[in-house]
Amino acid sequence: MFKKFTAKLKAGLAKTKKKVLGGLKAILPFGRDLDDELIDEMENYLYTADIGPRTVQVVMEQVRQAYKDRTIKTTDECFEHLKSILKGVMSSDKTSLVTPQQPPLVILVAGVNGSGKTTSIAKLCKYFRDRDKKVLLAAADTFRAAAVEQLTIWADRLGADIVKKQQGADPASVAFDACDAARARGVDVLIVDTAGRLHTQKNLMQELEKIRRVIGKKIEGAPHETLLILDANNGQNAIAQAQEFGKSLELTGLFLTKLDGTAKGGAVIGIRHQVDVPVKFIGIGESAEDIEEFDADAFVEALFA
Ligand SMILES: Nc1nc2c(ncn2[C@@H]2O[C@H](COP(=O)(O)OP(=O)(O)OP(=O)(O)O)[C@@H](O)[C@H]2O)c(=O)[nH]1
Ligand SMILES: [Mg+2]
Repeated sequence: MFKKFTAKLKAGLAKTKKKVLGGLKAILPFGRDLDDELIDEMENYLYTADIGPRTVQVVMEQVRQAYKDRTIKTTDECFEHLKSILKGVMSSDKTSLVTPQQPPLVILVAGVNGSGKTTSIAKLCKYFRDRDKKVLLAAADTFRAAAVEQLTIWADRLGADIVKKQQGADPASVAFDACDAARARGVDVLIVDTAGRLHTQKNLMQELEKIRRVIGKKIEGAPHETLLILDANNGQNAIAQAQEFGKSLELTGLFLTKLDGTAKGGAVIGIRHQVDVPVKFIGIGESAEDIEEFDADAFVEALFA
């Protein structure tokens, strides 16, 4: 039995499904005998589906082997087999969030500009509020004028506390105060928002390391989670972002956003296969409830449903 996907996930993946499954079905119509030519066409198509050449090669090696072994003989069998291959290349046993020995669970959020950090924090906040957790948000994006205001609106709406300072304040000092407040108020989860940055901006990457260090000094073992927020529209570039951020920060998870708006969701397969950090959540809309815990089996089933 496979892990069941939600209707929301299926709807969120509609554009990607049209691209990946729609295209494959045109090449491999049901009820046909498989042959080398069809398999070549299948491979060529997968190269256009944002999965990434390295991952496509690995997948196609397995498809060809199964055809050679006569494990798959028809297009129908090929689809079923492809599903299990994809589940295999995407599998990870570390997709759930860490539970600290004692609260608060501290989550540091990072990513490039506009990748969806603040919105994803709102989603995580809702996720924990729905589980009756007390949440504190830290507005450590002190760079952009509207950033604090944006996070404050979410905090009010979702029933969370917020720690903030004036624009231009040292983001590490916001994190510092937030750790104190989290302890004093006995919150379950502290989530730290940060300004967008590129991995090539050395001083900004150092700033992020400083935030991380300060949190670690204040709360033992924290941040327990360092999540990189990646926009799925970036396709293959998201892989490079994960690898580069991973050099400065010890990432514990990826949060892939905007899957609902893109046909490039096939990138999730390549990211999961090529980046040694698990995808923990995906974002499939702009509202706080548009969040799903990532599950490779459910993802593949929703894509092929
Ligand atoms: N469709 C869709 N839009 C999203 C999703 N996540 C975020 N967005 C939108 O992406 C835009 C940027 O989101 P933010 O959360 O402000 O991104 P950010 O990374 O905090 O941006 P900066 O702080 O400026 O670096 C907003 O318009 C969000 O509504 C998603 O899963 N789906
Ligand atoms: Mg933001």
